[in-house]
Amino acid sequence: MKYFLITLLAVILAACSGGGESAAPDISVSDALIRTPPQGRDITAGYATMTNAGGADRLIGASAEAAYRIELHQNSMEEGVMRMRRVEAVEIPAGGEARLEQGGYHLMIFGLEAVEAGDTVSVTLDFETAEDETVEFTVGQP
Ligand SMILES: [Cu+2]
Repeated sequence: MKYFLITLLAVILAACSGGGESAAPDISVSDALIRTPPQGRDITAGYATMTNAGGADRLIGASAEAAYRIELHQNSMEEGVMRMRRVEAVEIPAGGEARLEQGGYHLMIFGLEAVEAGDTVSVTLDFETAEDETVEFTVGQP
């Protein structure tokens, strides 16, 4: 019980630091790119940089009319082997940035309609706090 109270106090203190109310996130997305799918495949990855001029937020999902489903994934090296797993969210720090990039977090796009290099695909990014943002992703090689 004592440990619980200390934890609760720490959470309250963390929530109150920085002047009481946390600032609204202010996220802009750049370098939005969908890797050209291999011939005959409809699964590929999406990358982007999310720059946040406001308070902390999280990317919690993505969707596109041109794709059946989009998941958030993370690559990591484990004992020399590149592994990929699904994650619930990507943290976007206050006043910082989060990258969806090769070898790190990325969008995993399933059932993408036929596209070729140079096409654009509208993808809606779903943030926990900020408004959803629809971004034009260019198809190409990272
Ligand atoms: Cu993936």
